[in-house]
Amino acid sequence: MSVFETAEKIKSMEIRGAGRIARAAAEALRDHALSVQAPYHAAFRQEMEKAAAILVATRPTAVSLPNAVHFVMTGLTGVKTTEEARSVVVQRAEQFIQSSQHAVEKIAGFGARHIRDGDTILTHCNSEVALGCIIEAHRSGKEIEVFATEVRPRNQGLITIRTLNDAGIKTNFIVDSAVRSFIHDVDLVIVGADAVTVNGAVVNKIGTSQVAHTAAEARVNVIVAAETYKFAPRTIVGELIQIEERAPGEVLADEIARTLPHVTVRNPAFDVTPAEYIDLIVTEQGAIPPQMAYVIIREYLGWDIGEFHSSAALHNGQDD
Ligand code: RI2
Repeated sequence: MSVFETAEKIKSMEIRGAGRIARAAAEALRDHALSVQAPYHAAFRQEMEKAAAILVATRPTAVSLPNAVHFVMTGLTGVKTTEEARSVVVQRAEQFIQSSQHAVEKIAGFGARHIRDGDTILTHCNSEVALGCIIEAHRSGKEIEVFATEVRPRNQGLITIRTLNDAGIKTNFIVDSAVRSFIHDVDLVIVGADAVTVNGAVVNKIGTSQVAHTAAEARVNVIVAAETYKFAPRTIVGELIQIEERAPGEVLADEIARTLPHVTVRNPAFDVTPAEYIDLIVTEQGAIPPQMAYVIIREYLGWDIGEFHSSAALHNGQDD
C-alpha cells in the first residue's frame, strides 16, 4: 500500500489501534523504500523522510506510530548508498513488524497469568493486547466473563464483543456510563494504551480514566497491556502527549449541530489516567509498576537524552 493510502486509512481510522497503526506505518515505509525512484542517495533519503513525516502526522496521540517510524528511519544513519538504504529500511521495517507481533503474543501470555479462574474482567475500547490477555486466559481453560463498554463515539466496543463472541467468551455489553453500576461484579480491569509517559500515566481511549477511577474507588485492580513501543521517549524532556480532538460530527450529526448555534461539541479521542490508578503495566519485557516507565524508555527503547537533538525530522508535531 502506498504511503498516501496508508496515511488516509490511519486518519479515517480504517486502520486503527495503536499497535496496528505502528505496523501499518512500518509496512508503508518498507513498500515506499522498495518502489521509490531516486537518482542518488540524498534524494532517496529525502523521499523517505517525507514519507515518514506524512505517516507521523496522521494521528497525534498513539506514540507507537512515531516510535515505529523512528525505529525504521534510524537505520539510515551512516548509510552511504541508495541500495544499502533501501535494504536497511526493508530489514528494519520487517524487524519492527515481527517484534511487534511477538510482543503482542508475549503480553497475552504474561497478562493471562493475572487472570484467575472465575474472574470477571472489564475492558474498554478495542485493544488487541488487552484482548490477547483475556483470550489467552480463556484458551488456557480459565472460566471467565467479560464486561465490554460501547465506546462512544466510534463504537470500538462492537469490534471487541465480536472478537470475544468468536472466542466463545461470555460477554456483557454495556454503555460507557454503566461502568460504575457494574464495577462490583468485576474482579479486574484490563485496557490497552496509546502512550505511556515517563511518570507512568497512561493515555488511552477517552473514558479510560473514568473507568480506572471507578475501579480504584471499588478496590478493583487495573492492568494496562502495552508493548514497550507505546512508551513515549520525548516525555523525558518535558514534551506532553497531544490529545487528538476529532471531528464534532462523530458525536452529533452536523445537521442537528447546525440547529444549535450555542452548543459546541467537544470530541477528545483520548484521556490521561494517572499512575496512581494503575496497578501494573504488562509489557513484553515483563510487568512493571507504572512508576518504572523511565526504565523501559531508557533500557528497552534505547532512547537517551542525546537522541533528542538528532530527532527533529521525526518530531511528531507536538508542542515543545
Ligand atoms: P492496541 C486505540 O485507539 C484504543 O485507545 C486502544 O486502547 C489503543 O488504541 C491500543 O490499541 P484508537 O485507534 O494497540 O481506537 O492495544 O483511537 O490494539
